Amino acid sequence: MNLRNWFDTSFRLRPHEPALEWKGETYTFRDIDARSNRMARALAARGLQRGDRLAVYLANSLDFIDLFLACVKLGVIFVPVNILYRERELSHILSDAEPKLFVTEKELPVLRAEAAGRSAELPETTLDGDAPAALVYTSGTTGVSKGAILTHNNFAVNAANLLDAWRITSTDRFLLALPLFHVHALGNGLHCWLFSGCRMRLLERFEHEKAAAEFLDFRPTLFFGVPTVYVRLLDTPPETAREIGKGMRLFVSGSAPLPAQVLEDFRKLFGHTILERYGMTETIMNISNPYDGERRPGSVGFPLPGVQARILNQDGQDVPDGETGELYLKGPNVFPGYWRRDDATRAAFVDGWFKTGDLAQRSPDGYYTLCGRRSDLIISGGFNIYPREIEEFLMEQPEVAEAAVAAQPDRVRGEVPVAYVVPRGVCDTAALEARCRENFASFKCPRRFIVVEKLPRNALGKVQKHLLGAAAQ
Ligand code: MLC
Ligand code: AMP
Repeated sequence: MNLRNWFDTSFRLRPHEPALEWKGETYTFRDIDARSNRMARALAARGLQRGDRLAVYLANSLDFIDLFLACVKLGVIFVPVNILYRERELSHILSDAEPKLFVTEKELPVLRAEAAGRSAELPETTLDGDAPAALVYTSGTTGVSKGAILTHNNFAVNAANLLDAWRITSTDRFLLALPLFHVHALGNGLHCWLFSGCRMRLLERFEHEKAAAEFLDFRPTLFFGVPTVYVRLLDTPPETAREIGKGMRLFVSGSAPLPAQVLEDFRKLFGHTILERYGMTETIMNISNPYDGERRPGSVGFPLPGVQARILNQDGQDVPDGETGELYLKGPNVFPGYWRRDDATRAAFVDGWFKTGDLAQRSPDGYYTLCGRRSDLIISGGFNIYPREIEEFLMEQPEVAEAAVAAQPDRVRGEVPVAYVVPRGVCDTAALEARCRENFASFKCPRRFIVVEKLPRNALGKVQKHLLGAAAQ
């Protein structure tokens, strides 16, 4: 089975039901099916074939969905690129993925016109479930972004698990405001919609000033957010929050840790206990709090069906319950490897178990709790930042002798990056900031540049990031 077969639950069995609300228009599943068949034919006419890559650099839109589905239908590998990325970040992904077609806002009018006149019949393809469906780029600790290959089966297993675990059915009304270029909205959002045949309203992005009005207007039963989204929703006036809560069935959070206090404040305001789950680009979803039963604050719950989890110490031995170690995973949701990076793929697995890099504990009653990460990854608003990428750029600047980037806690975004810079002569931090803004996605730009005399290093010369705050005193 490939995703074409799975999506038929909606396309063939519910053709006339409302499927998507986008910018005030409603589309049925037949409309969505037909649009993507036409787009698939337009792409095929451009020479795209099974195994070729198509990259998109687009905000959430109907075109994004058309292109993703067209790729699925042709066996073309879809490469979504973060719309906030700048030239420097984009060029690496493009040279690595070598897409046959790169779609930006500029190409859309021509593509739409090419698709419009074509047949709405599904094009013929033979494709098995292990075929790659997408390459999703994830930053590496080395600073170089790697393409995680996600297969049709990876997406299918994930969606089937979530429908079951979170009781998602065709009667749900699903509000999706997260960016489709990451697995949270792509793997969970889009696939839960198409697997269940529910009605989805897609927003271009989450705008906190408009969020409450969007909830009241659409009256969803289901919503997925990152913790920053829930922190923003805490500003909703109590009466409005209660009104929203009345119609809701389930709020899910993931991609970054949800503070227990936010869970509690949200429960008081909206009358719902957010269900927290844990995932990664390389594995899609792994562990989830239960739908029925205790949704434990600070914990991510139990492994999803088919997912095996182990927690190992530095020596590779399983730790007892209650002790911290690195979390390893195995299951049909786990990706087969990184695109054209055999070394990185080999390094990511030990005896067939995927090393997550996340530190975790298991309680005696089976709940998993994440306790930090092995690397110095920063997660800001659900977007990942590898300090090394920014540090390398800063050290390329003539006025910088040394640089270190570390996380600073932030109430809304969870963490924000801060740069510590040892100058070479005169150092204008405003100019450094401006150059960062030109070269990196906004969420990666350090919120502060702190000039220090030297960086705290250990005996091996490694920067001790936990001492950076003190170095700035
Ligand atoms: C954020 N920004 C966007 C944007 N999202 N710009 C355009 N389109 C988007 N979709 C930029 C803004 O320009 C701004 O830049 C900054 O980000 C924050 O914007 P804000 O308006 O202040 O938003 P805020 O209320 O803080 O909310 C931010 C957010 C965003 C929650 C909407 O961070 C977001 O969409 N996060 C989701 C990321 C995600 O889906 N991650 C999943 C990864 S997959 P400036 O210059 O002010 O900073 C994964 C696996 C798993 O991790 O387990 O799911
Ligand atoms: P990404 O590489 O963008 O897919 O991000 C995956 C990382 O997000 C994981 O390795 C975790 O560190 C983090 N993450 C995802 N969900 C959670 C969660 N519920 N709590 C804490 N961290 C999370």
